[in-house]
Amino acid sequence: MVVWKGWTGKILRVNLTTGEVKVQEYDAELALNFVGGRGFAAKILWDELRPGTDPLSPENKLVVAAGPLTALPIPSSGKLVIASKSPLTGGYGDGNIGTEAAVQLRRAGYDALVIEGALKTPGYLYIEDSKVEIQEALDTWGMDTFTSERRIRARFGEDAGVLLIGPAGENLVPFATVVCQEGRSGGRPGMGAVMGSKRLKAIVIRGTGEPTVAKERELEELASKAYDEIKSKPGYEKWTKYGTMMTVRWSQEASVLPTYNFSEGVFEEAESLYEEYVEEFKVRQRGCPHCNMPCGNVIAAEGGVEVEVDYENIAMLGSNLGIGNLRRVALLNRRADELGVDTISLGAVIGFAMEATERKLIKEGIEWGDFNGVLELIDDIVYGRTELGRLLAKGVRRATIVVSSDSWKFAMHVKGLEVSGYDCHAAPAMALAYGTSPVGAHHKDAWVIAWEVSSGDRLGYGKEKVEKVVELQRIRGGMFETLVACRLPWVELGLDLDYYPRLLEAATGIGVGFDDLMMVADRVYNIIRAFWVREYHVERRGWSYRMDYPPQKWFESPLTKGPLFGAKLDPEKYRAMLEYYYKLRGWDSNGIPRKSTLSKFGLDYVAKGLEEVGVRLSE
Ligand code: PTT
Ligand code: SF4
Repeated sequence: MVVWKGWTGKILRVNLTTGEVKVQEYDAELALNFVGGRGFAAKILWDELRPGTDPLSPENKLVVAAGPLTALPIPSSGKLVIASKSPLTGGYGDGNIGTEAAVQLRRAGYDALVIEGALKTPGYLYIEDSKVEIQEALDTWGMDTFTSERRIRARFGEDAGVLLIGPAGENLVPFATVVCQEGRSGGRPGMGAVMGSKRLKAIVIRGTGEPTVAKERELEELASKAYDEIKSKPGYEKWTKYGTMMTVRWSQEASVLPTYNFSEGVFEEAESLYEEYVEEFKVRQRGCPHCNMPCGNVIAAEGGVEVEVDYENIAMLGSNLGIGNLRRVALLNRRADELGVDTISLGAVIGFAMEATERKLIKEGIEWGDFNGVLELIDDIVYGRTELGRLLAKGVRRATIVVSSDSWKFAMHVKGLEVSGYDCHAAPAMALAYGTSPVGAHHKDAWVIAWEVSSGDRLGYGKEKVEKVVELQRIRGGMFETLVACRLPWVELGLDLDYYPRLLEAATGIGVGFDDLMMVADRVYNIIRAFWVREYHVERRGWSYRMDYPPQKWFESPLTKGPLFGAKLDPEKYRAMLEYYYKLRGWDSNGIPRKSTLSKFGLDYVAKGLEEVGVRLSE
């Protein structure tokens, strides 16, 4: 029997159809090879989903996974990965959410929760240590997330960890997210819709234990040093004042602020979205558990309602739609949070509709900057109230099929996931990061844009750019997503990365070095890539290197404003970058892992699985 330190060694499994509950004691190999979080999720989904599973069927699984650092008394450890086969992309999907549920899950004695099947009528999954039950949720089904969460807390206790969905998840909008704590949202590629398809309104968790650690004193000392270091960083004060909202000004100055459906990188009203308005209208500050650099800035939006604002939300629902004025954009943000729908995809689908209207491709469309129209349209999308709403609720990739044969050129997505808030006309490395992200066009894995802008070779396509993308994917998408801790202490304030393997060793007693964690990261990337290839192959969607291309607009329509006037991506040079990327990853010319690569990471069973469904692997 394994004596676990750091990890709890247990995965809770719940089948909503049969009511069966199992506690799986997993083996050390899973922990060492996949660490936790995204690693566990990817392995479980690869192993357990029948190829070609319908994402909204009871057979799909929702994985909620912590890692060995989650919930420990160390910096920014209150995070969870939520993963599933995505109804938006048809591939692997996940998101990372800061939540009390992370702490409660580990206190209850589990590293992960795997939910399959579906309820007949809406319910809550209530977990209290070893007690697991389903309770009816008719009191909140159909209700917005803010009201629902308050009712759920009144019923189960204010201190419970709660993950829930809103009407978007219930109505199966493929970019519905899982939300919590009035302004935290995770699982962009439709994790909320997967929960909705299972008629699961909320997961409520309470735990009375604590994860045990191997070297308590060492962990305490390291954590205390890290907490102090974070507070002493030069950027600390500014960060806690403005959080991610500082990025609006930076993006405008760097010409990467998404504007008019990613047609431009500068917005004429950008200043009305700057961080000084956060300061002016701030009502409070909040953060995730165990964080001493809280970035949740809550402001009073137009009309007085409170909203936690972040860069992505404001860029995608503001400049990208031609709407200035922070308090107005915050109101759009609030409506998205109430309905439980991803602000990034929402901003991209509405931006698409505005461009299609301008091009006269749709009749009852919507104009740039139409704030009131957008406020209505968000509800139209979530509730399917109008033809335009129903069209956009498909996501931008599917909407192009209805709109016209070449609207795909301005549909801003990669593999079906809408692009997040950075324009890439003049950012080849960031375009590659979007192209090769393991969930579709998300900046979470390789946010290479800051490095690229200051690299002195902004428009270059050199090998060092590809290497940087891989390096960031390993650290951000690999290490942070498997340990499951917030990456912002490192990204924003420069906390030394070396802390993480040391914290892991103190927690688990196992000497895992930074290089070992990078190896785990690559293993996870390979299994996720194999998942995509398997699903697309079985569903006859076709897989080729074109899947790793950013939107056509960035190649075809140059910037017409700002200091980078005339810039656009070069297709030949992008292809060369992609080929080098595949070489570094050990993938073939279509981005499919080679047999030898899978073998190197101990994934021969994955190679076998791919061959069994007819995928031809190169040696
Ligand atoms: C993330 C994506 C982001 S990334 C933002 S703002 W960001 C948007 N937030 C939304 C929101 O809010 N409401 C809504 N209805 N939709 C939203 N969609 C968008 O979703 C998040 C922070 C942030 S704020 C970021 S960058 C960092 N992300 C981390 C990550 O991915 N991993 C990690 N280990 N640490 C991270 N730390 C930071 O956490 P998705 P959160 Mg989110 C209201 O999950 O699917 O990846 O989408 O979790 O608790 O809100 O914290 O400028
Ligand atoms: Fe949460 Fe922000 Fe702290 Fe990260 S930095 S843990 S996102 S409050």
